[in-house]
Amino acid sequence: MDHCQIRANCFVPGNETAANEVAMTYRLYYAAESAAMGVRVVLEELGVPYELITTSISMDAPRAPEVLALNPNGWIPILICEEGAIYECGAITTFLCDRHPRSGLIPAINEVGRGLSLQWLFFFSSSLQNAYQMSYYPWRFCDSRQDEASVQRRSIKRLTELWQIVDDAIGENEWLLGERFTAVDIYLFMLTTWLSDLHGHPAIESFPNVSRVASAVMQRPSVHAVYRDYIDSI
Ligand SMILES: N[C@@H](CCC(=O)N[C@@H](CS)C(=O)NCC(=O)O)C(=O)O
Repeated sequence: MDHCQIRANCFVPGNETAANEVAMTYRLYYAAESAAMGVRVVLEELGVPYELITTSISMDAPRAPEVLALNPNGWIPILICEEGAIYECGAITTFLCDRHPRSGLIPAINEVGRGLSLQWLFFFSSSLQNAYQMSYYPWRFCDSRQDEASVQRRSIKRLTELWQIVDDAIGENEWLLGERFTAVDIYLFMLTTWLSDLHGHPAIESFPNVSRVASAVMQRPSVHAVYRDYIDSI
């Protein structure tokens, strides 16, 4: 367990659990600046108790055996609930929001907006997150070191194309799905925090609608609780 500090923190938000909702303390494998932050915001929004298990995603250290046993990719977030471990941000987000429907954080199965919410969650995890992976971990996408710069250049083009698609989809909407704030906006916000000058990424201002939604998400107390360091740094 070199890289894990078990039960670093326990958070018990004030909301009471509705009769038809699951009552339990979730456990989340977590690191600052990682995709686990978005899931943590979702937990805060849902007002359910959770514990953080802090782990390292540094490239200088191997993944903790405990993490690899739960997710062979070595990635976080990993959510622990009564059925065991679940990984993949989009899946965890949908799972949690469906289990705690009172929050209305995701449209219910037969509600208008359900399809689009799934579309964007899948798009974010399969396309946008992958483009960030190309940028931050280029060696995973090519055979030789000399090709890494090319992968990185391509990732910048890809990020630009993909964020433009999101920007166009928002248009004049208040939120990505229209008039309703959802977990999709939290995921969008998280992905904007990974835009980096150092990596040559486009500035968020290049996508004014994305920037507007991200700024609105940033006003939420849940985001302040989780992203305090990021908010202070911009
Ligand atoms: N598709 C995964 C990707 C998760 C992911 O990329 N996690 C990063 C942190 S943001 C990670 O654990 N990186 C460590 C590594 O790649 O070794 C998801 O959506 O959960």
